[in-house]
Amino acid sequence: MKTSRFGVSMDEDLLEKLDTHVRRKRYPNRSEAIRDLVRGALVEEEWGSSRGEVIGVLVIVYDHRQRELSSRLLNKEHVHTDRIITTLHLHLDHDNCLETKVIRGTPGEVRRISDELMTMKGVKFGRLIPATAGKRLR
Ligand code: NI
Repeated sequence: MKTSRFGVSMDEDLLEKLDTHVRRKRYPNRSEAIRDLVRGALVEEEWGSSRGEVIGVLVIVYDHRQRELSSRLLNKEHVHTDRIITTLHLHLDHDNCLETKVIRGTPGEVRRISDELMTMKGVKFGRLIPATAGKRLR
């Protein structure tokens, strides 16, 4: 694919923040960082506006001693067998478990299922990461 160059104007304050981002993430240069930022924005946009199936990766941290939480989480997986494709479970420490779940469905379905899980009592942290193969992304 042909590469084009273009000029970007931004105030110095924002440019300074970009350069800090470039250093912190150890990008070789600004261009590589900007390409990643653009791709990230496009993935989110494509994900949210998709009419077809998308993939979301849900990360939750919860206290396994919370009454019946483990079985309620497990129950959700059996209710949504066609949507929650896989789960990785990690016993973080004495009290806490971390789980990542890969959820497949329309953006609305993926959001609804992850909301159901994130809002359960005893779930301390939850974040849904929109992921896509990005057919239109290169
Ligand atoms: Ni555990």
